Amino acid sequence: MNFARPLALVVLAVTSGAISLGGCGSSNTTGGDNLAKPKVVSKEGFKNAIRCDTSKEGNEVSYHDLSGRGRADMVQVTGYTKTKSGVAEGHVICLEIDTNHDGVLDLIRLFDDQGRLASEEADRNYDGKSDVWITYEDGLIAKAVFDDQFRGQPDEWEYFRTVCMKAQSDGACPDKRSMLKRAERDRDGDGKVDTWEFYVTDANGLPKLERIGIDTNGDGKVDQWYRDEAAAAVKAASQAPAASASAAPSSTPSSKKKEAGVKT
Ligand SMILES: [Ca+2]
Ligand SMILES: [Ca+2]
Ligand SMILES: [Ca+2]
Repeated sequence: MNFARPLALVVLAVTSGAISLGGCGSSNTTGGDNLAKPKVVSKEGFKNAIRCDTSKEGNEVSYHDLSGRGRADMVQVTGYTKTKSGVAEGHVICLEIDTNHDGVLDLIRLFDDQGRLASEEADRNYDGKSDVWITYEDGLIAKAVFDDQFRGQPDEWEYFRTVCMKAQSDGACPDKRSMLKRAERDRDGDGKVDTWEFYVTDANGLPKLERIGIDTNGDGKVDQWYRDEAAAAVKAASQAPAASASAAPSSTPSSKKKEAGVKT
């Protein structure tokens, strides 16, 4: 079964943002002018515990019906701070969503104090266990961890670099994006990384696979390096179902030199 990456999991009707209020926040006020305003419904329990921190003084919890099914499918926690002018300004600090409407929250998003995504965690196959964990820095994805085989443990780790797509003459960069720089995989499910992929940034600012290292004897160290086309073939094999992926790569390695470690 193929699952979309988490960012495509759900189209949110509500995003994080500042909420300016004339006084103390109202629990029925859910968005500013630029935000969609889903219906707020009465408090409704979910089968699993709400994981957003609702205990901090001043935080407000509200329940929303995003899908219009007549019951809550999103929990929103809003934190408020007073500006110098005395206006209470609210920021969404946490969202939890029931994306498949089964009464179980399966996606949680935390936001930083500027309203940018800070972290994200989701249960993509709705078995009650999270299988993707993403962290952001300055609103850009920095690291993503997946349990792609749904074995109850991570089996893929992706690390990103921030790339300036087009710098201005004054050095400022209004278009920064996250690009994959390294991916690690545990293909055989023994809990240890056995495949390392390294990416460079091409002339267009996009990630380009440079080399792949494979640990063939399970000692946690790279035994074979593959580059360029050979690396692409090995990557395709590593993304095949577990049964076929366990076979040794057939591509000819570009170097048989054993490298003792992998830069992390
Ligand atoms: Ca659900
Ligand atoms: Ca799951
Ligand atoms: Ca392994």
